[in-house]
Formats: sequence, C-alpha cells, structure tokens
Amino acid sequence: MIRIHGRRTSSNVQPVMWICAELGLDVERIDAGGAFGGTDTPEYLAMNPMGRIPVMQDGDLTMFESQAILRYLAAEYGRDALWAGSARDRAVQDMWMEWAKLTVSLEFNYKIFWQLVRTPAAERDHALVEEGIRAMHRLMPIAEARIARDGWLAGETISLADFTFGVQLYRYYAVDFDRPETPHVDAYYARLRDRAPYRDHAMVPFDSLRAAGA
Ligand SMILES: N[C@@H](CCC(=O)N[C@@H](CS)C(=O)NCC(=O)O)C(=O)O
Repeated sequence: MIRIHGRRTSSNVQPVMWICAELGLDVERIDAGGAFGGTDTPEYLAMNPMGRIPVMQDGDLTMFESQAILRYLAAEYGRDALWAGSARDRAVQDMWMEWAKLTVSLEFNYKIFWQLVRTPAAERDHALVEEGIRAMHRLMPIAEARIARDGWLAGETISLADFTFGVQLYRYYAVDFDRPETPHVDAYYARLRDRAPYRDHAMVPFDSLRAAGA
C-alpha cells in the first residue's frame, strides 16, 4: 500500500494521485497541508524537511518532490507504459515534463491562479496577472503545436509529461481570463476529462482555496 500525504486540492498532490489511479495502485491518502496542517511536526519534517506536500511512502522508501515521485511510480509500476522507450525517448518526455512544471506552471499558478483566486481582489497585482496572461499567449501555442502534431505533449501516447501539464488544465480553463485560441489543447483537455482517474484526482474544485473577497 502506498501512502500519499497531502490535501487533494494541491496541484502537486493531484498528478501523483492521478498517476496512482491510472496504474491501479492501492493508495491511502492522508490529508496534510493547508487548513489540515500537520506539516511542521518533527515526524513530518523527517519525511520532508521542506514541510511541503506531497510526501509519498512506499514501504521503506519515503520521497518528496512531486516530479521525482511521478518518475519513481512510472519506473516502478508503469511497466513501460507511461515513461516509455529508450533513454532518448524518455529524455524527450522528461524535457516536456520539466517545461510543463517549471515554465507553464510557474507562470499560470503564481501569476494568474494565485492572483485571481487566492488573493483578495483589493490586493491583486494586476501587472503580474497581465504578465501571466502574456506568458500563456506565448506558451500555450507551443503546447498546441506539439499536441496538434502527435496527440500528446511528448509523443503519440500519454506520458509523464501529460500528468504534469494536464493536471494544470482544470484550473486553466476554470479561471476566467483571456486565453489564447488553442483548439487542439481544448480537444486534448476533453480527452483527459474522458479518463475517470483524471476526473477523480485532477478536477478538484478549488473553492476552499479562494481568498475572502477574491
Ligand atoms: N516542488 C514541490 C513543491 C511542493 C509545494 O510547494 N507544495 C505546496 C502545495 S501545492 C505546499 O506544500 N504548500 C503548503 C501547504 O499546502 O501547506 C513539489 O513539486 O512537490
């Protein structure tokens, strides 16, 4: 049995729970972080000295950092399905996975989602929101071209890159802002929504995260 520590509203917990469900793994999720707290105890800090979520325990292996956890789960349980091929094939999937996390997620989560959902309207940094929107108009056409060409972000089948990118789309489409036109990404998001593991773990309402007055 795998144990995941972290609240289900966390965008870093969601891809880990989603991949576990895709792989049919037996998982116990323990609420932690946000309003649940529990991440500053000596026991928790021994698992993750950053006091952040998620933490994964699989037998005697304890890990933090969601991207590293995704790679471990795919390598250990994926049976070559989600992080497939030669080192060169995997490198391409890995590259798009990091792009989704370090470029798209940073721009969207911290400049758009954080400002429009987690910050009271009166305290919003509108310049930052505009910067994030400009970034989406630059970045999403890149995803559009990849998905138009191959169907998925890093190739012709779902891979780790899609877990990192796909999990962001629920919020991307749920928050009201000026999005670029990306019909292939729209269709890709519809295909993700057809997957029960995606619906169960990535489409988690975020009302409990909304700042008063946001
Ligand atoms: N790089 C880390 C980031 C972890 C992180 O910042 N998690 C956030 C939640 S999305 C967190 O722990 N926030 C504090 C909290 O929820 O209490 C990862 O990918 O796992």
